[in-house]
Amino acid sequence: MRLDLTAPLTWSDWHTTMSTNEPVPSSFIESLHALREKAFASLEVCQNEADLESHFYAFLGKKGSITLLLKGLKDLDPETRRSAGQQAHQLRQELDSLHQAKRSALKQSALQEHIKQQRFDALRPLNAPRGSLHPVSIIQAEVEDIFSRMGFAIMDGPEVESDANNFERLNFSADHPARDMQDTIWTQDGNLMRTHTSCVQVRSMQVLTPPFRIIAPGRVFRYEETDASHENTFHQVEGMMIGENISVANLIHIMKSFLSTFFERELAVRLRPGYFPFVEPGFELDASCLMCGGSGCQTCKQSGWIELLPCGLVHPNVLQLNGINPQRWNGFAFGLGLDRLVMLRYNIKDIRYFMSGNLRFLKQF
Ligand code: FA5
Repeated sequence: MRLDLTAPLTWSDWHTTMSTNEPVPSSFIESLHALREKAFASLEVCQNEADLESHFYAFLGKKGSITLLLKGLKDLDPETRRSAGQQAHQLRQELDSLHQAKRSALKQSALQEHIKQQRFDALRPLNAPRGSLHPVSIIQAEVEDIFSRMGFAIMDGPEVESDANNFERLNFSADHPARDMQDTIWTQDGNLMRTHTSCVQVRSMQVLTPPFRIIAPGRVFRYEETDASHENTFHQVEGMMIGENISVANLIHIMKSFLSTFFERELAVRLRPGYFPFVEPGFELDASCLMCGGSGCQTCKQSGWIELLPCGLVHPNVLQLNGINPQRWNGFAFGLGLDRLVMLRYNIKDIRYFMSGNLRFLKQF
């Protein structure tokens, strides 16, 4: 008997036609062949996963032709069952592995197609979120740029310093009361977190031959309470110019040039006396108020001036202590509070934003 190959093949289709102790009837073999061809043809036309699903369902699934056929084997007598079963199982295995192979081939070609369509374009803009420079870094770069154009080299130094570089070689003796002006964070090995960038002056004097002019931007640390204008970790830019016959006039000129370029307007400056052991004379430099131009407002507390930076002429002891002959060379130094400059530029009211890690604040720059 020939089976209807358009319907799923079942045991009962042919089982009824033969006696149970017969050897495997040739009609069964034929049916297997027919089923095999039908499955091959069906597999051949599978174009995608969905086609393959239907194919699997029709032949290999729970109610598929082969499965039903195998289920029916149990009704046969043992002799016929063994032989018929072997052939049916073989066919099942063959179709199984063809199905697997087809699945892999389809996957592979789908992947190739996907790759073809997703050609990597190195110039396509990425959608990844982008960071931005910290405002202190932005202003630091500007300050470096302005001073570079005036012939200043940029120096760097470590944040953990020796007492000698941070204090002693700047004319602070061991028991100098001015050490208390800067509350110090000490490390266990007797070093300290630099309290100012003036220690880079010291390092510069030791490695450079006069005349020279340098600036040294960097992070400094003090053991102090924080408030809107004080941090325990902040930034300074040290400046130093060493030459022959350097005067306060040179200091004023360089400071005025820097401030006018930075704030993009002509600013008046004035000096008031200030004390630091490493400068003599020492000054506090004020600039005409950026908000009111000098007429008096809330920012300058009606004075018309804002305090900008301490400075002075390098103390001869400091030159001597760092191997520079004070008979021949002299110079000036200054210490700019970088964070305060950033606050003035962007009108930021609280210095504590800078180290807060607050992304809403940082994303504005
Ligand atoms: C000094 O640190 C001296 N080394 C500066 C100096 C250099 C003087 C060279 C003379 C010659 P002072 O402690 O005043 O000085 O600090 C300098 C600047 O750092 C201040 O004007 C201020 O702008 C800033 N500053 C000081 N303390 C803090 C703080 N806690 N938080 C933020 N900024 C500060």
